[in-house]
Amino acid sequence: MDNMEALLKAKIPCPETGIEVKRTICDICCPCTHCGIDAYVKDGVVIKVEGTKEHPRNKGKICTKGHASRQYIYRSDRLRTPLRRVGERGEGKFEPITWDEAYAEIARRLNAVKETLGPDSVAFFSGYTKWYRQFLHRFAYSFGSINYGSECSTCYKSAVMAWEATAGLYAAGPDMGNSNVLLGWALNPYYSKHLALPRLQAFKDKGGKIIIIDPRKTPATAKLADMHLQLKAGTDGALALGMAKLIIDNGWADLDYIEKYTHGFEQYKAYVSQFDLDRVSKITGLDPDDILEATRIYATSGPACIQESSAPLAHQINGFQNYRAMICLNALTGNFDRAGGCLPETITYYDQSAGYLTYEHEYYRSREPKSEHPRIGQERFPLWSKLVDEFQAMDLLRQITEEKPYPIKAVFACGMNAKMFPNTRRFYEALKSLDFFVDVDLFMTDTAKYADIVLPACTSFERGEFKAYPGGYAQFTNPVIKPLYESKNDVQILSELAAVMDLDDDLLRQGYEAGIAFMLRDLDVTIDQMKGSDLPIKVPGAHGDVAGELLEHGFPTPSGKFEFWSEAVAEFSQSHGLDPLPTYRDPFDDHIGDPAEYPLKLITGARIPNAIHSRLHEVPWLRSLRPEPTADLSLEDAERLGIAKDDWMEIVTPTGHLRVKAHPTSKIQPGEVHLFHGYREANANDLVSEVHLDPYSGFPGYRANRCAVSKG
Ligand SMILES: Nc1nc2c(c(=O)[nH]1)N[C@H]1C(S)=C(S)[C@@H](COP(=O)(O)OP(=O)(O)OC[C@H]3O[C@@H](n4cnc5c(=O)[nH]c(N)nc54)[C@H](O)[C@@H]3O)O[C@H]1N2
Ligand SMILES: Nc1nc2c(c(=O)[nH]1)N[C@H]1C(S)=C(S)[C@@H](COP(=O)(O)OP(=O)(O)OC[C@H]3O[C@@H](n4cnc5c(=O)[nH]c(N)nc54)[C@H](O)[C@@H]3O)O[C@H]1N2
Ligand SMILES: [Mo]
Repeated sequence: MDNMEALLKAKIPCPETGIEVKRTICDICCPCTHCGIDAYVKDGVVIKVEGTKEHPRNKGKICTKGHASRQYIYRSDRLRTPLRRVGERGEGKFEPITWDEAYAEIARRLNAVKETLGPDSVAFFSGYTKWYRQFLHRFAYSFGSINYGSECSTCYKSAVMAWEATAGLYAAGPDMGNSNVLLGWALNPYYSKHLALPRLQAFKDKGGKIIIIDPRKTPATAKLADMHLQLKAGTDGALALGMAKLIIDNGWADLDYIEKYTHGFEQYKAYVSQFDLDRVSKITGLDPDDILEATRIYATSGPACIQESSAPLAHQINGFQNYRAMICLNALTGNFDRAGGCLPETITYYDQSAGYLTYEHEYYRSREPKSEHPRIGQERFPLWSKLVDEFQAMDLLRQITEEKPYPIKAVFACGMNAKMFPNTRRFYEALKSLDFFVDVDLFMTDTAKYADIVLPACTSFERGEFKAYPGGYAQFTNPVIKPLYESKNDVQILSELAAVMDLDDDLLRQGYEAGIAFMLRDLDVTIDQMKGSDLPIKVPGAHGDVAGELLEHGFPTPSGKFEFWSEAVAEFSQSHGLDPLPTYRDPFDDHIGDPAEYPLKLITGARIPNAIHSRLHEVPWLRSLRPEPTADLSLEDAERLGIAKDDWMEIVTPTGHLRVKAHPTSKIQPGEVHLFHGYREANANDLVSEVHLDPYSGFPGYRANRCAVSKG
């Protein structure tokens, strides 16, 4: 091998090889991570990726998903050109068209719906990706529609609602640096958020006690937990209420704090008195001594904080209330807005606790149209609509189908994935019945096959993007390669379409940088400064969350206090039977499935390290780590059902059925089956009912369904 060949083979960046290292971020998963990436680029192609060592967030680390970035960017089904459907909906037959043709047709068809039925009959929707969201939201408003919605209808926002309804806040987080005890509620960052681990490890290393509440044994319960409460899934609210009763009965409550800073304590105290240890033990399946011991440690060795993961708590028909019950423990023990407890967070675009404020909400709210219509889902989920300025997408299927209270005839979506929606088959039927459907995506997805026009978007490597990070950081990336084929970034698409449609909105038409400049207008940092650095820079004046401000100045709630009794929820007590106290309800209370016929509990969605939702199952390196869709079940159930490892098994629910490979494991409790979602050939949401929803948030009960399992 000559020297040059060796240099090329080793991918050494130098003038001789023509390989350059350019920096960007990986946006495959949550905005809270978005790790810094060193992309090795030769001749306009990414040939290798590494984590950026100097990046303040990931400090050189990337996960399995990020390591597979090249196969994600160059997935063989990347969309190449705009497409027009020529076959039946769902068939996948398209013809390439030009951008101009696509824009003209979209403009004509959306305007036709607007003229005949009114602008609200066009719904705008975003899937998981967040970076362009405020632009799509503003586009919907400038078009005249009140109906903008997103994947937030199933993710995180139920937690936001719980904080809003209790403390008037968007979010709060644990002050681990000053804490002695941490309740890790549904916490397994090893699979879902690896960047949270160093902080948790540091907490443990300095002697902090960690109690993890999870129905499964996980790496977190093995490596982090001093104590593991392996409760039955979906019973978290009962546990939290039972802990509250123990705290009150044993004199561990902070009565001075309660007196000064909280609202509704007497009603709450009366309600939790029903949750005696025996009853809670029966509901949760936990040993009463363990519940008492965990409560004693939490309530008497403080300051104590809670780090939860919102998804498993929220993905229940009792999710919002379970969340509230958990949040209330903070105030009961005097640990809210105090050092070492949970502190309010300052949220920066997009959903980052970065320590400085941006005007992302003003960017779109300033354009909100007046309409006589309720948003999609507003009549069914009024608390959602009060607290979240999006439609509740879990009502979209119903409204498209029933046309009540008014028809939805067109959908303009960026990254819509029908496999996110419970009862996906029915959702496809609803998409089929639309007059017009546009989907912008990176790939030819099963959902895009139902669209009339499909537009090709590009990845984070092919565009620039503003990013806020904890610690007061701001970054504006530069593209490291050109957009592949004829793809464009979403905001470019939206601003060009706004011009073609002649929307009366100059700022939107000016595009991404103008919008971001609007949002960052009060910061002492410019887009050019950020673009001049290939690392995040510190925003002058940014500061961490400080304890005590709410206690001093009052809470932004109707009572001005932390509300055990939520006045926001009380508004809907009469009309919708919502309870202002964090009441407990069985996760199967809506009787979907007869327990005799469907004896096992199906929990869909537990994260796996090598996949995110529907997107990475088609990426070969990642697929090779788990080649077949697989469900975990207990050794006891497997034996009883005659199912061995790698046998195929069928999972049946009242909504549907599918086949996956069996993975019997001691990590699962008898009676439970855990299944990852998003597979083309085994879509978990074919098993989940579209009416199995939390009446407070509208979130689906993904994590508690009745099922039967058999070999075959
Ligand atoms: N059964 C079950 N279902 C669940 C869950 C569960 O736990 N169990 N979890 C729920 C949760 S928490 C979430 S967050 C949702 C996520 O559900 P989805 O939002 O459906 O997530 P993805 O499968 O990632 O789909 C996003 C789509 O966006 C496309 N995309 C990616 N980047 C871009 C981009 O830059 N521009 C455009 N236009 N498109 C892009 C992807 O190719 C993909 O088709 O799923 C929910 N569904
Ligand atoms: N690798 C990977 N990472 C991801 C994602 C992904 O798809 N893949 N998705 C991202 C998204 S959108 C989200 S919302 C987050 C979600 O992130 P997480 O919520 O952390 O992910 P999960 O693995 O679903 O749940 C965490 C733990 O909660 C437990 N759990 C399940 N049901 C219950 C319950 O009823 N009560 C309690 N106390 N615990 C329960 C599970 O056993 C699991 O160990 O992950 C993000 N990160
Ligand atoms: Mo999510």
